[in-house]
Amino acid sequence: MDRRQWLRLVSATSCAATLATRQSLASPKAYQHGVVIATWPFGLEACQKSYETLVDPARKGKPQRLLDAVEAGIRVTESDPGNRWVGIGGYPNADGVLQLDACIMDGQRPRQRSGSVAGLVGYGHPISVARKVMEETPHAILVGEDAARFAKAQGCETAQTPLPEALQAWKEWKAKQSEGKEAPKVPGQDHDTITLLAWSPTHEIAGGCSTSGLAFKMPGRVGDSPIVGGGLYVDPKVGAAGATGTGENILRYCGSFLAVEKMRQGATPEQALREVIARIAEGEQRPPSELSINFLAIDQQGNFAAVGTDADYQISVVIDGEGSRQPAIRIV
Ligand code: SD4
Repeated sequence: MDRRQWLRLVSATSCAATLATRQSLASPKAYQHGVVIATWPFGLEACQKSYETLVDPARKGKPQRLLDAVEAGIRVTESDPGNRWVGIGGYPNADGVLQLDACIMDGQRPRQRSGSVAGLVGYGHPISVARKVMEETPHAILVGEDAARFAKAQGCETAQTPLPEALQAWKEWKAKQSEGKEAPKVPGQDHDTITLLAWSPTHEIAGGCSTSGLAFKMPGRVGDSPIVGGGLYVDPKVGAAGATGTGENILRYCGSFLAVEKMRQGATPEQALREVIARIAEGEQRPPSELSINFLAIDQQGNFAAVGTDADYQISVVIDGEGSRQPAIRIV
């Protein structure tokens, strides 16, 4: 199929998918208490915790409640020993070392703030270290050993990683590699970053993402998740977007930033994400189905959308306390 043909296919498939998904994804209405959305079905527990934190009476009126909500939600996923892509349970890199990436971004007025860590070793909650970077330093990103040194100085809790199951998978992968055989398929999906966006009826938004990146990645490799504008972007005046998937494909196009900029120009979250995926596919000269790029976005009114290229991409949603898992619009 040439490029023209698949671009035609993309728009035909997109239209059909839109009709199907418009019924299930949120349409504009007045949300009373808050909306929290996150990537993947496992994000539901994170969204629930995040929402509870957002509406916690003890935090009412406090400016940091959105950040608290994002951090608390993502920590739920990071704590799950069965999740091989986020936090303590993540697959290690090619050397058998678990290197974690995370970013948090605060869209509360009057200005944007962000904090990130990349290649963090020995800590299970990179989202909390990222928040410390944002709040306790004048910087945006800390990496590697120095990020760990900073985490230690901040009193962040350490973690013994990788966990035995993840290490065993790495050993099997390594053994096949040294025999020159094809690397075994990683069980389950290929990737599963959590990206979570929290919106309050005061039109404030905050977001975060956390990942172990690609399984058995090259040591030192950093994906889109800790890079502002790549795996996450929050603009207090417009909305927010985030991503999961093959970070390199997202990073090269500042995917989340691009989505927010499109919303700034008047696109709905769904239109913005469709356009971002089309732009990336065009730039890569490949059909979307080969890119593994999945997004979610929310605007200032709390309207949201999820659009991606992976068949199994879904998002988790909590609206005014009601949780659900919803299919994303698929672009192929
Ligand atoms: C990365 N985007 O490091 C992350 C991986 C991911 O779902 O999202 N997986 O490239």
